[in-house]
Parts: sequence; C-alpha cells; structure tokens
Amino acid sequence: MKKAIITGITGQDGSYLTEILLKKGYEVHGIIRKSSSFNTGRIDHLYADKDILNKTLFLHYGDLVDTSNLNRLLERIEPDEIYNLAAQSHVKVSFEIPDYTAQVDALGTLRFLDAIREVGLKRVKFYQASTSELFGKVQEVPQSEKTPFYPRSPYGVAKLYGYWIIVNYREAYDIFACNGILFNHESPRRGETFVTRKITRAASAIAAGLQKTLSLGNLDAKRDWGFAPEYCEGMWKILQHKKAEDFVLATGEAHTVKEFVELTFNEIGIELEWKGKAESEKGVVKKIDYSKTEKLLDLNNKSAQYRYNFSKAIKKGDAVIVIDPNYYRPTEVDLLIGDPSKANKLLGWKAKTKFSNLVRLMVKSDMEKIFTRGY
Ligand code: NAP
Ligand code: F7E
Repeated sequence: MKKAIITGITGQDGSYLTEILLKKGYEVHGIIRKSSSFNTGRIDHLYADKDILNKTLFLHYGDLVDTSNLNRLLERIEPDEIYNLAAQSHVKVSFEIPDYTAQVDALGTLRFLDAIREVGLKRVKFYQASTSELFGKVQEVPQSEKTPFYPRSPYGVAKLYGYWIIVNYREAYDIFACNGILFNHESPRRGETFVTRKITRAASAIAAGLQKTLSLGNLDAKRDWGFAPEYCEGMWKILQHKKAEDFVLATGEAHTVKEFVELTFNEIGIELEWKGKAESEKGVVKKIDYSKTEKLLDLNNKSAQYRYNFSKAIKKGDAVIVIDPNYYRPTEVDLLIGDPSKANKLLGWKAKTKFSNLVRLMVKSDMEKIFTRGY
C-alpha cells in the first residue's frame, strides 16, 4: 500500500485528491491546521466513515511554518508521495498579508523540501501546487511550460519562489520534485470568496430572496477555468510520470468574469443587461424565466418550494450586480489561457468539463444548498 502525505487536505483540491488516492488504494496522511472552529467540512464525509478514518486516512496537526513538526511527520510516516497543496491561496488577500503569504507559500515549500533532505527520504516524490499566477502580466498567449514568468501579486511572487526551489532541489539533490502549473480550477467545494463560487452562491441567494445585490470588482479579467477533480487526477499523473518534470494543466479556453456572471444568472432563469460604465456599471434584470429555476430544484421538497415562492421577489429592472472598487487589485492579471499540450501528450491528461457545464454544476449545487438549507 503506497503512502501519501497531503498538505492542505481541508482545502478544495486536498479533499478531491484524498478521495482519488483512497480509491487508488493509498494510505493517506493529511496535515490539518489547528483552528478555533471546525475546518474539516470538505472531508467530513470521509472522516465520518469508520472504514476509512484511522484505517486508510490519518489526520495530523501541522503547519507549513513549523519545521520541527514536518521533520517528525516525515520520519514517522515515511511517505512514497507528498502533495504540497497548503497555501495562503487568495491573490487579493496576499496584498494585505504579504509576509505571511511568503512564509507559507514560499518558505513553507523550502521547509518541506529541506525536511526531506534532513530525514534522508531518497525515493519520495514531491508535488508542488504551482500556479498560472506565475505568468501574471503574460509574456505570450497561450501560456505553456516555456513561457517566461511575470507575477503580479505577493501570492504570485511567493509561488515563484516555490517553483524555483523545486527546480533547484531537483537539480541539486536529485529529489523527484515536480511543479504542476495549474490554471484556475473550480467546483462546488471552491472557497466562497473566489469569484466563481462567490457568483454562483450570490446568484442562488438572490433567487431565493435572501440577498439583493452582488458586489464585484474587475468584470473584464479573463481566466481559463476548469473542473477541480480532473486537475487533482492530473496531480497524481504528474507524479507517476517516469521523469520528474513540470506540467501546465489547463483547458485552453478563456472567459471573462462577466461571462461567468451572465451564464450563472441565465442558468437560474435571469437574463441580465449591462448599464453604465466602469465603476458605475450595473447588471440589471432584463427577463425572468421561472421554469428554469424550477428545473434546477427539487420542488417536491417543501423548503425548496417555500423559497422558490420567495424568488418571485426579483423584478425586471432590479440592479443585481454592482461594482465595488474595493475588490480591484493593486496589480491585476488581465488574461490567463493555458496550453496543456505537454500534459496531453506525455500524461494523457485532458480537461473534460466544458465552461458551460462547470457553471451549471456549480449553480445547481448552490441552488440546492441555499434553497433547502439557506446560507
Ligand atoms: P484552498 O481551498 O484555499 O486550500 C488551501 C489549504 O491550505 C487549506 O487546507 C488550508 O487550511 C491550508 N493551509 C493554509 N495555510 C496553511 C499553513 N500555514 N499550514 C498548513 N496548511 C495551510 O486552495 P485550493 O484551491 O484547494 O488550492 C490548492 C493549492 O493549489 C494551493 O496551494 C493553491 O495556491 C494552489 N492553486 C490553486 C488553484 C485553483 O484554481 N484552485 C490554481 C493553481 C494553484 P484551512 O482549511 O485550515 O484554511
Ligand atoms: O479571481 C476577478 C479578480 O479570486 C479571478 C486562486 O485559486 O486562481 C485563483 O486566483 C478574477 C480576478 O481567482 C471579484 O480580479 C472580480 O481577475 O477567483 P479569483 P484568482 O485571483 O485567479 C489561481 C490560479 C491561483 O493560484 C489562486 O490560488 O476575478 N474578480 N470581482 C474578483 N475576484 C474575487 N475573488 N472577488 C471579486 O469580487
């Protein structure tokens, strides 16, 4: 039975990767942070399974800023594979807490690699959660493994250190360490403050009559959005490749934040039109088609029925999207679109879920949650 350590197991990707590795027969050791309230919501379904917890899934307290603990865990577990997914992962927040972001995202990676060296784990394979944010102010379109980097945030700069320290330890100490340069990937488990989930959750709350407006920042940014579980399978494939190499995982298709908004509202039966410009721009309800809302929900459920009636509160002409410049970033990444052909050729990896299906599955999940359980 292979053993894997996952840092960031309580995050979006950590939870999907855990499911994937357990299914492949791995013994999984997850590192969780001490928090003042429960932070295991995304893995509770595994945690609650008596055939899994402390049989094939083990949780350990730890933190990427605590070296002594990392050494102890490596000595005790002697893993075959390590997936370093833990990070302060929010780009906008990294402008507020740049030092902490660097401590975790840059030096945290170094601490782990150095612990591997200290403990003398010769055969371990290490996956680093690198990011398309390395490309930042893009130097070519689309971006591949060969595109020069130009990060545009403390997050991007910290991850750039992480990227290069992986390359350096691979070359200097022959450690099987790889960067997965992943473009944005989303899911119903995406954190609520990232733009996709913020939109699908707010649109659902607006339809349920629980929220009047959604405030957003830059609607023109373009991202290459894929479906998270497919990217987590890609992480595993990267470590199964015969040689330690770096790979871009992306769909190869980009859409604006505005398109994501339009499609989300369209899914729930609200057609939007845009009025005004820049900070005064507003998304206004043009047409409502309740039959679409009905199709998304289980109307046999009494609670859903109740909240469905509530949704009739929205009227034509309501401004449901407004701009709040507080969500603008000091330096923005305007366009990201990846070229995943290396992963396609060498790993047989390809993103399958199309943009419209991604939006649909995220809206459906949030509609069900909000209409049956509220916020
Ligand atoms: P996420 O949902 O924000 O999860 C981050 C995880 O890191 C959480 O489990 C968090 O714990 C943990 N963590 C944060 N600081 C830590 C610390 N000091 N010590 C130990 N654990 C810590 O992120 P994600 O979307 O799953 O992304 C996974 C990784 O891929 C991240 O490194 C991210 O930067 C990178 N990435 C993500 C994307 C994307 O589109 N999702 C794209 C490229 C790269 P808590 O649950 O306790 O907060
Ligand atoms: O922003 C714009 C914002 O925060 C996407 C992380 O997983 O992917 C993620 O980083 C775009 C940006 O993701 C709001 O300005 C507009 O242009 O969802 P996001 P991100 O910054 O692309 C990369 C690959 C990672 O590695 C990161 O860990 O949307 N935007 N209005 C907004 N963004 C947010 N969050 N909130 C808004 O209201």
